[in-house]
Amino acid sequence: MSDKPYDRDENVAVQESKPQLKKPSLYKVLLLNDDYTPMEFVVVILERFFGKQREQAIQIMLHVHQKGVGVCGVYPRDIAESKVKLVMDFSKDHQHPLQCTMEPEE
Ligand code: TYC
Repeated sequence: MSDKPYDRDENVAVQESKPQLKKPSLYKVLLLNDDYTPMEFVVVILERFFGKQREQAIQIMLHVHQKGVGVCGVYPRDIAESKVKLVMDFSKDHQHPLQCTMEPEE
């Protein structure tokens, strides 16, 4: 061996690092329709927790009202989970039966 250390790669095992950064899987956060939650309350939720402008919040609320379900946003899993919890807690605090859930994006 050479007397200079490290100038040759014999006897050196190199562990290739695995590609580390997998894209996080994304989840749709969904609102479900019901007969009791006031429309204005749903609009406020979309503005406050999903950053929607009033016009778009009204559109999404009306979509849910007419179709039964609608997407509020798409997020990595931990963010989606915390949005669902925020909406459910806020709705319960105001005695509304609004349901919010999440599902993996296709
Ligand atoms: N259907 C409700 C009403 O007529 C309004 C509503 C919209 C409730 C969307 C829930 O996710 C919802 N007051």
